[in-house]
This record gives sequence, C-alpha cells and structure tokens, in this order.
Amino acid sequence: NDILLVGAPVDSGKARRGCLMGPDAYRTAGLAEQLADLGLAVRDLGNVAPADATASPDMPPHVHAPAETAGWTAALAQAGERAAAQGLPIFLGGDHSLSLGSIAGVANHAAARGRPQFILWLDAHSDIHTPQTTGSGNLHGTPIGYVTGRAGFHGFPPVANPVPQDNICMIGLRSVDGAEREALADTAIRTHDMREIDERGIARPLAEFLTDVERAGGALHVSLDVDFLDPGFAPAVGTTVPGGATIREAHLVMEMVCDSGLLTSLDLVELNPFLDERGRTAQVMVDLAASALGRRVFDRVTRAYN
Ligand code: DIR
Ligand code: MN
Ligand code: MN
Ligand code: MN
Repeated sequence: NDILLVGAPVDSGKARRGCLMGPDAYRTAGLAEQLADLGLAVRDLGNVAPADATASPDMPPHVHAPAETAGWTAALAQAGERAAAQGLPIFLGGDHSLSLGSIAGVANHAAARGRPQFILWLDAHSDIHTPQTTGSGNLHGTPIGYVTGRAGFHGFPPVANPVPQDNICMIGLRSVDGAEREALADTAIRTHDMREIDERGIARPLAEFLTDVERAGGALHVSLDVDFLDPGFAPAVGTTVPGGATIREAHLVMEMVCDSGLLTSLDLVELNPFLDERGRTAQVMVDLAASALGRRVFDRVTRAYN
C-alpha cells in the first residue's frame, strides 16, 4: 500500500498564524525518508491549494475566515478522496480545520467501497462545535461537528457521507467547553478524558475501539492533533493544554493502530513550527507517524491491541 503525503498548509482555522509552515517542517524533519526506511513506497503529492469560495451571509459574523476554510474543505475533500483510492494518505497540516476536508474526502472513498468510516480523534479538544456554537469563532474547533453532519456550515460543501457518531473515539480530552459538553452528551461518540487514561491506562479504551472497527470491516482515519501530547514534549502548538499524553503513551497508541492493520488515513495537525525549538515537535510527530506505519524495536508475535 503506497503512502501518499498530501500537504495541507491550512492556516485559516484560527487567528494565530504559523500552521502554514507545517507541511514543510514535516518534509524537513524527514518524514518521507523515515517511512521509506521502513520499506514503504512513499509519494509526496505536494501541497493542495484552496478552491475559490465566498462566505455565506448566514455565517455568524464572529467566525474567522469562513470563505478560506470552505475553499480548503472543498479542495481537500477532493484531494483526499482521490489519494485514498491510490493508497494511504497522510495529510500534513495545517491547522485542524483541514480535517473538515480530509475526513469528508476519505469517507466518500470508504462509502464507495461499502466500508463504514471510523475516526480515532487524538486531541486535547473535542472539536465538535458548529459555526453557531463556537465561542472563539475558530473553525479548527469544528471538524467533528462538520463530518458528523451537524447543521450550520453555510457556504461549505454538503457532507455526502457523514460519519456515524458510533464510529468515533476521542482520546486525550482535557479542554471541553460547555457547548461541546452538551453536544457530546447527546451523541454516541466515545470520549476518553485524561482522567480515564490515568485510571485505566491508554491501551484498554483503544483496544475496545479497534476491536469494533475490525468487526465492522471499517476504514480507520486517525487525526493526531499536536496538543494530544503534553506541551512538555510538544510545545509547537497554539493551544497547549497541560496534562497531555506522554511520548510513551502516544507511541503505544500508534503501534497498536499499526498492529491492528486497520489504518487507512492519517492527519498530522496543528503543528506551528514558528513556536518550536529546532524542529523538535515536528520530529516527535514524524516519529509517531513512523510508529503508526511499522517502526518497532522488536517484532511481537501477538497483536498488541488484543
Ligand atoms: C477551541 C479550539 N476549543 C475553540 N480547539 C482546538 O476555539 O473552540 N482544537 N484547539 O484542537
Ligand atoms: Mn484539534
Ligand atoms: Mn487540540
Ligand atoms: Mn472550544
């Protein structure tokens, strides 16, 4: 299965700039080379460009850069669907608003193959806002809202294949506001906050989810937000929240995802190289991607997720 690198220098999902440098930071950190060293065939498709779009008058006025993000969503959905037909796309962000498009695109591909789409959401935040519920007006807080088919995304492409709530698992939560809490309470989305990880460990909730994906014959999209990690290890993100996953927990998640054999697409999002020290966070993200795609100290006989 070929690995396709899809550059998504989306920077319109929030006011603070810098995520547009993300794709080149991953390239500079050697993502393609590290995956090729694992014996994988890697193709860098270059960067996607946003489609032209205009903002809808129905969009609440406090929402930041809606036209630009709608244009990215259209372009990335198309690029994502096409890439998924050729192999396993890795979307190099870019802020988390790129996932409106990446997930809409891979879900279209899965639907065409008759496979249910699943999402593993690794993030401090649940990102389930709509343009009406977001307090910040930042659309990087809305991708789960969009891909599950919540209303209110005026001027955005209609979601052809919404992802069922039962097929979404969030791990790492520690910053969820009132409107998100309410939205999540009404859903079947599985949420695992940091307290649960402290109490049960990270492997158990993940294993339960992977077992369900396997039973359903699902396609698995993993969306990895830099702020899933503790800012002590991964400082180059605009929305740091203390108390995140350790490097060891994050590698365990990636290795279990790899062992499951279920991974079909991956987002690397929210890296802001402008905030980094010598590309340190980019390197951490590249190492995690390598774990998701087979890097190991030793091979194991049994599948680690069982
Ligand atoms: C934040 C954004 N909850 C907001 N979320 C982030 O603006 O509503 N997601 N940073 O990862
Ligand atoms: Mn996020
Ligand atoms: Mn986040
Ligand atoms: Mn929020």
